[in-house]
Amino acid sequence: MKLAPALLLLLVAALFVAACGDNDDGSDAIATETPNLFPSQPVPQQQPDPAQAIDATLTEPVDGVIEVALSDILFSPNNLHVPLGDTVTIRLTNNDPATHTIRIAGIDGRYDTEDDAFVPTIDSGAVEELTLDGATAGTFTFRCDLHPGSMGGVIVVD
Ligand SMILES: [Cu+2]
Repeated sequence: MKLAPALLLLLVAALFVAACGDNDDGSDAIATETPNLFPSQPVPQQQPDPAQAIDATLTEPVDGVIEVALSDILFSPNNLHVPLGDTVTIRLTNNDPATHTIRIAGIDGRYDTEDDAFVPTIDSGAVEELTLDGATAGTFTFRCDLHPGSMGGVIVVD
């Protein structure tokens, strides 16, 4: 019987946390240093159509890394596989004279929202990395913010 008050407190604390996590506007989202494609929102929403034709075959990570070239205003490859539960780094090499970016729409299926994973600047000749946590199954669309009409692709998590 001595445990009963402590258990009650734990229950109250759990309910409080659940209520806070229910916030639809996402204002209580936890910021992390590494961009995280998959915050706590569990159901991926409909994604934007990718601007670029998608490769016929999925590209698998090798030792946790997928190499992607940015060449001729295209992502190559652009059909990328993140095994569910794995952490995968997308390594982006910009072979173009132009600057590029990468932005993944995230679970909400919208660009320019707080659940996006992105690299804001990939200079000509630069190599940048974006590390993704494949916590939620789904197909997620990405684009280049500077060439949104021509550069795009998908990340398939399963
Ligand atoms: Cu671009």
